[in-house]
Amino acid sequence: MPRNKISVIGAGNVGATAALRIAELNLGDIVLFDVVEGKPQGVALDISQCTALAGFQGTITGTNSDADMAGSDLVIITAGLPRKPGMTREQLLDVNAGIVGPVAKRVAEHSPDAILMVVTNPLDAMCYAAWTQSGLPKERVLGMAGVLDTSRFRLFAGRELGVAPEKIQALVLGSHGDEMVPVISAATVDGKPLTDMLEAEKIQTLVARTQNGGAEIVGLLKTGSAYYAPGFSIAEMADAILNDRKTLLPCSCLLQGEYGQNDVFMGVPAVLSRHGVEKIVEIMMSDEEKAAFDVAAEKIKALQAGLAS
Ligand code: TXD
Repeated sequence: MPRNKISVIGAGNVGATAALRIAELNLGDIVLFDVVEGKPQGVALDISQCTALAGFQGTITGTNSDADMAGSDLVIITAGLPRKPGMTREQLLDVNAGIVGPVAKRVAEHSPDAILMVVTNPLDAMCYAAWTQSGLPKERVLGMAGVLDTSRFRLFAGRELGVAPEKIQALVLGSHGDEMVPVISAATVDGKPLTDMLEAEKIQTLVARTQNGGAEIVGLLKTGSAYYAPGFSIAEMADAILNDRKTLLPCSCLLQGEYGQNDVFMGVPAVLSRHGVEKIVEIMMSDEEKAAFDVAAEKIKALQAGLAS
């Protein structure tokens, strides 16, 4: 079988970290693209020089040319500006839409059969921009955020309980913004309800820290946003897609009737396969969680409408 071709657009912190992790998982040949001359070539060469140490099977190439990405199986868009301290993700809307829209349009031209994973913020609105501009079917456009937000929640909950984060099962849905919805009613610790293990007040602290998880790191770094956990989260989704694992992961997907929402990209549990979004799964939420989910939907719809105007 021919090896997968994976293009990562944007060779910045997130793109480079994702490429390294994808190489470690031996998911295929990687093409790293950026508009800055020398940057993707330098990052690709640096990562390639791990090969003797890490046993990478695929190649890693850096480029400033779209032609080198032609025929990709998976394209990951990380191109765009990250937040600075004090900024919301939504403040990146105009500048990043101006990058993601045209990039996505070109993806449909050079890689018409690709699955397109969007990472740039504000995430859910950028998925919408990529979907409309690329014209790709909705099953093949999805966004990475929920895997990261869920991983953050699992870490904080695990630390609070003194158990390994892998033992915490949870889903963070809704938007990749302040309105994200950790579905506490469905969260478990080794199969037992989280609500039986921690008092409500403590859980609220974990929820707030998760919602603020990105900003906490931006505040510490001061020059940009998180990239190690985002890079791993991208690779987790790439693995599910390229290896046709049919894993259930929280991803930003276009809703058309699911969860009572229409024409909005938001975080929902999705089965990922070689076809992209194989299926959106509708899970039970408490009334309060569903109300928070609907608030997130309205906020994203307003951003999407801002894109069109
Ligand atoms: O959970 C999530 N979805 C996220 C999203 C988690 C972390 C970061 N998230 C967002 O990813 C963040 O808010 C940004 O919007 C993107 C990329 O973050 P990163 O930290 O990687 O930013 P960098 O280091 O500034 O890298 C961006 C690169 C940089 O090399 C630019 O030259 C390049 O994008 N860039 C482009 N590449 C290709 N094509 C175009 N047009 C282009 N414009 C800029």
